[in-house]
Amino acid sequence: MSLLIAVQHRDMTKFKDEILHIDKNIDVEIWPNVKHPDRVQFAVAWDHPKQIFQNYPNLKAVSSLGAGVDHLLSDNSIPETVHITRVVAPSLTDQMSDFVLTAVLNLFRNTERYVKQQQKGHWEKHKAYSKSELTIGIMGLGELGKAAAQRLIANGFNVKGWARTQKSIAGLATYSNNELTEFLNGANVLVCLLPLTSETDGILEIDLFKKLSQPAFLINAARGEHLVEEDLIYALDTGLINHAVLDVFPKEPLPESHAFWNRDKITITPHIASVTDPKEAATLIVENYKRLLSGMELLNAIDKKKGY
Ligand code: NDP
Ligand code: OXD
Repeated sequence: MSLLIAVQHRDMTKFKDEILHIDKNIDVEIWPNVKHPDRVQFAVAWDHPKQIFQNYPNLKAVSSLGAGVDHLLSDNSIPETVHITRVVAPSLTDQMSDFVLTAVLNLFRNTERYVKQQQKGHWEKHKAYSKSELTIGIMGLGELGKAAAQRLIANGFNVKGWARTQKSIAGLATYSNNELTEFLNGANVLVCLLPLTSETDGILEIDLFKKLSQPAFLINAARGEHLVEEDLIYALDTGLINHAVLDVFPKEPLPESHAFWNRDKITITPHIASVTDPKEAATLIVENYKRLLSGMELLNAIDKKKGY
């Protein structure tokens, strides 16, 4: 029995050490140098080359090294019977709440404009939005969206939220899947924290932008594929959206030639809204590996039918 780490473009020896630090008896293999493919029962994957899982005939579960699982669900070398789990961890949630709060404060207080003005030695004051003036709409009220909403509420912002199913969260007006229009009505700052599924792919598009209240802003920290990029450019150019903060892109790193780089109204961060802590992840992975070997239910397993 062994645990496979399948992650590209990163040295995973430290992560292996974290696992061995928790239990030195676990047989850990790092892709691509797998000595005994037939012994692999559990894999942890991020940015893995598609189709590699067909090489592991006894694979029973794959965990994402992050919170999202779209990269696993889109790999058809993972058999239907293989369980898929993900990382749900306090530090991941806390970092995302901080990211959203920071982005919102920067938009309300014109931080980006002042940074650009300083670069030019230019002194000019801009109106800051007051907290009572604008409403923030959070798309997705799962582990990350709910906590981000609560962080914003605790800081005095007006917040509403949208999820597939109806929610009851103190201080938050919530809307379910078929109430998207009602949710957008009155929302100024749209924060996307949805999982990427066939229903949410391309959801951030022009008709949706038109339903936002003015002034409108976008923060996408979920997946690049949620956003129809040409629609955002059109919305920024026509004033439908004032500014967008983007942490995620369909192709990462964002290519140097991409049209987003040179836009004043777009803030780009390199998928750092929330970064998996290796120690925290290793603890979860070891727990699930042991659960798998003892036939117990896995933690943070996703529902393949829902896609998250
Ligand atoms: P969860 O699975 O915990 O929550 C997903 C939420 O989205 C749920 O509230 C769910 O509704 C809602 N949802 C799903 N489909 C729909 C739909 N069709 N219509 C309306 N609501 C829907 O996910 P997390 O909060 O843990 O993570 C969200 C995403 O954030 C991840 O999938 C990942 O892509 C991204 N992420 C980005 C990071 C970064 O650094 N940029 C870091 C970590 C994650 P319901 O509650 O009713 O099921
Ligand atoms: C993600 C993550 O899912 O970084 O994006 O955890």
